This record gives sequence, C-alpha cells and structure tokens, in this order.
Amino acid sequence: MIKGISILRPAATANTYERLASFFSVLGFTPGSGWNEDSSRGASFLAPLGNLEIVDGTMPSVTDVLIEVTQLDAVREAAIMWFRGQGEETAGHISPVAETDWKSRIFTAEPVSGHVFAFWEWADPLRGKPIAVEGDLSAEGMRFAIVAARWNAVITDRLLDGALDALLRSGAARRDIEIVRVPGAWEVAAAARTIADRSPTFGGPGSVDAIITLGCLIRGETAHYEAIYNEVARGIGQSQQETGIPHAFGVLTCETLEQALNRAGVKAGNKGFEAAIAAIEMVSLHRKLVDRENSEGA
Ligand code: RBF
Repeated sequence: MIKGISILRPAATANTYERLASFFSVLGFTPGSGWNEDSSRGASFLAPLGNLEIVDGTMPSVTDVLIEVTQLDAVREAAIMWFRGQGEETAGHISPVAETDWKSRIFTAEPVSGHVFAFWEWADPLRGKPIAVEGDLSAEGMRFAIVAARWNAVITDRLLDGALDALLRSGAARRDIEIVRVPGAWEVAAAARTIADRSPTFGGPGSVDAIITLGCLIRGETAHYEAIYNEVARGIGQSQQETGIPHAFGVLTCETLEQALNRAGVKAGNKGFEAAIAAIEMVSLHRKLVDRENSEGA
C-alpha cells in the first residue's frame, strides 16, 4: 500500500543545510524526525498530503517543489520575516504573489541561491474539500458548567484556568459559566449527570449547553487505576449519551506527575483549554444539526 512521497533535496554545504532547515522551520510544517548519522543528516518537514505529478508540456511553475498552503499571504509574511531575521533583504528572493492560469495564487521563495520553492493556494478555499457541517468556535450566548476534581489540585486548577481562558476568550460571559468542584475524578460523572439532568431545555433554570469535565488520575499513585479510569470515562460518556448534553472530556490519565504537568499547560498544551474548545464546537454543531433538522422538517 502506498503511504507517502518524499522529496529529497541535497544541500551542497552545511550552510545551505542550516539555512534551508531554518527557513522551513518557520513556515508551519510539522517537523519530522529527520536523522543525523556519520554519512549524512536530514531535516524533515511533513505535509498532510503529497502527490506525484507527471507533466507533459509547460511546467506550471518555475520550480519542481510546489507547496500547497492555506493563507498564502500569511505564509509569505512568515517567509519575509525569516529573511529579516537573517538581516537580509527579500528583494529577488521572494516574488510578489501572482495569479496562475489554474485558478490559484502563487509566490516563490529562494532562501538559498539555486533553491527555489513555490507556495500556492487555490482561489476557492473550499475547492477539493468535502463540505462538512462543523461547529464554530464562538461561545457567545452559550452556558457552561465546568466540573473539576480537587484531587491533584495542582493539575486540575491549571486545567480549570485553561478551560476558563478558552471560554472567556471565545466570547462566553463569566455569569454563564458555573464552576463545580468535586472531591476526585470518581465523583466527576455523578455531578455532571446532575447538571445535565436539569438541562433538558435550553434556558431553563440552571440549564447549561455543555459540561466540561476535568480531573487527573496518576497511575503511579492510584490503586486500581484502570478500574477507576474506566468507570470515570464510562460515567461521563453515559451522561452525555443519555442526556444529549455535550460533555467535553478533560480527565487526564497520566503515568507521572511530570506528564500531568505537561498536559496541564507546561509542555503539551493545556487539556482543560482543549476540552473547553471542544465543548464550544459541540454546542455550535448541535445547534446547526438541530436547525438543519427543523428547517428540513418544515
Ligand atoms: N482522585 C483523582 O482525581 N485522582 C487520583 O489520582 C486519585 N487517586 C486515588 C487513589 C486512591 C487509592 C483512592 C482511594 C482515591 C483516589 N482518588 C483520586 C479519589 C477518588 O477519585 C475519589 O474522590 C475518592 O475515592 C472518594 O470517592
């Protein structure tokens, strides 16, 4: 089965290698693992899609590496900033954006003399993409409950801060966010269910549009860790399925305290923030799907 395509770009000197690696690292690629061995080293940059195109006739670009992007102008700006960061002018190294004859816009960059790369974007950003119903990320007018365990508070307080940050920055009003603290992860599902049960109709007293569940179980310190974790996850899932109120899952299950800290904002993002964003998206999606059903039924 075919899995991917790699373009190998030999760098003639160490300086060329460093410059190309540095240039590509600022453009938003996912870094690959690369390699560093006696005979060679490689810096790798991953893209979600790749394809091999055989061309008969005029090549569509001055270079053979065409990188498809979204937000072409932002990518060009990042490329310009890279040149400035090197203390260099961009004149002659970054072309203006031009229209192509294939309904797209393109520019080229030459971070090292002789190494030209083209960046392009479809004029119609939805081209080639299936049209999907998706939730938006505006929390304006939405009501939330956050159920956070007190156990491992050094972690769950950070998750709570992250969740609040996400909700408030996305437009939720502070008065529309209810914070409920429970002793430990074990109690999260029961409290979430009580809140969900009083929320069957939007706008009713104490009702919420979504519940964000936060907790932290650390394997090394928790006897019967798997049994507790499974029950916590099952309870939260069951509450979501039986009430129809979205429940975002922000209960960390970690090997060590260090791993938990990383997931609570130190190195690997803040899972409380991410759970809150998922809650907003699900409320929005829920509304769109219900609206669609109502308008189709009308
Ligand atoms: N609660 C958590 O939120 N995270 C934990 O890592 C955790 N570890 C526990 C370990 C033991 C041995 C026990 C007895 C409880 C633990 N709890 C933990 C608390 C649990 O979620 C619950 O609050 C209490 O068991 C009271 O029902």
